[in-house]
Amino acid sequence: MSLISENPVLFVKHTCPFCLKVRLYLLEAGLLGGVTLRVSRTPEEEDAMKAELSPHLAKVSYPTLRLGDTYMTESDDIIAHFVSEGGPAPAQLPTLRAYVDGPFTQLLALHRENAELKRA
Ligand SMILES: N[C@@H](CCC(=O)N[C@@H](CS)C(=O)NCC(=O)O)C(=O)O
Repeated sequence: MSLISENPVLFVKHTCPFCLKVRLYLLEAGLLGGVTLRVSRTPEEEDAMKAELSPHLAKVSYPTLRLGDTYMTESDDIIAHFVSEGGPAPAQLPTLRAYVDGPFTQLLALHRENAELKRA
């Protein structure tokens, strides 16, 4: 695997469900130790992280993975990157699957419902 040589850095917001999905993947896959995790926990830390990422992204979004000079922002693309580097498929990881099929799916449904209510 080239994970270490690329020195991947994962930028996350600690309340972000998409970020938790990637963190769970890395943890359950045993890959977390090869990734530098940058977590923002306060509005001040979020502002600082956004200022750091803004010059590199058309729109700052979390999670973001930095690989050298390359930045990746879709959680599924980030997981697919680690799979392409030899990591396990998400379907093989029961805790990740339980999160994605349960709380994550429910959160997305609530988020969509909330957005529709706001539009109405
Ligand atoms: N499709 C994206 C969605 C990511 C997303 O919506 N992230 C939210 C945080 S949960 C975000 O970055 N919002 C903008 C912000 O917090 O500044 C993914 O799967 O990574």
